[in-house]
Amino acid sequence: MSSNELASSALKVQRAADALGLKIEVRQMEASTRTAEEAAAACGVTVGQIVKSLVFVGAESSTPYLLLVAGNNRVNEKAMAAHLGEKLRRPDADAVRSVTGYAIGGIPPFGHDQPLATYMDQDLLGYDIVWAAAGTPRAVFSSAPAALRDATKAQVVRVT
Ligand code: 5CA
Repeated sequence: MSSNELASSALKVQRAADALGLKIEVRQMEASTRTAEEAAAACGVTVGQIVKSLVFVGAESSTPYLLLVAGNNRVNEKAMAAHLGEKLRRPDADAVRSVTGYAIGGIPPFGHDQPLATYMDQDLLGYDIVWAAAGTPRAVFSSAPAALRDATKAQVVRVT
């Protein structure tokens, strides 16, 4: 595959960005970007600048919640549960794929098969540029965090 020929899942993310008016360019890396650490190394940035797109499910409502989390942060599930008004559980990999339309390691922050209630880690807004997955474990894009927040209509929260 040539560098300007995107895998179908990466192309789906590029098209979703275009439709949202978010000016990004999906890039396919030579190295794996499957984990936040690998993505940071491949992109030449700190782990905190990598956006993890994590799916949680409300224990009572079964609502899927998408949390955009700085790569160096761990979600405090109790604090998020208090914020959302219900306990959270982590769906398994198959459920994540069916909710988002993408496999773990490539889940993008937008462009999912269904609209997802989205929350953004406030720490991401402390960076000029952040990098997120773009559909596959090698595809990424960079964005100003505020532009990503606006495109995803994310509510900014403290996740830690
Ligand atoms: N491409 C990288 C950087 S953007 C990426 O997607 N990172 S990630 O953190 O958003 O995606 C990996 C995350 O998926 C892990 O942090 C972990 O929380 C979650 N995960 C890994 N395996 C499973 C699994 N079997 N079931 C549910 N969640 C999982």
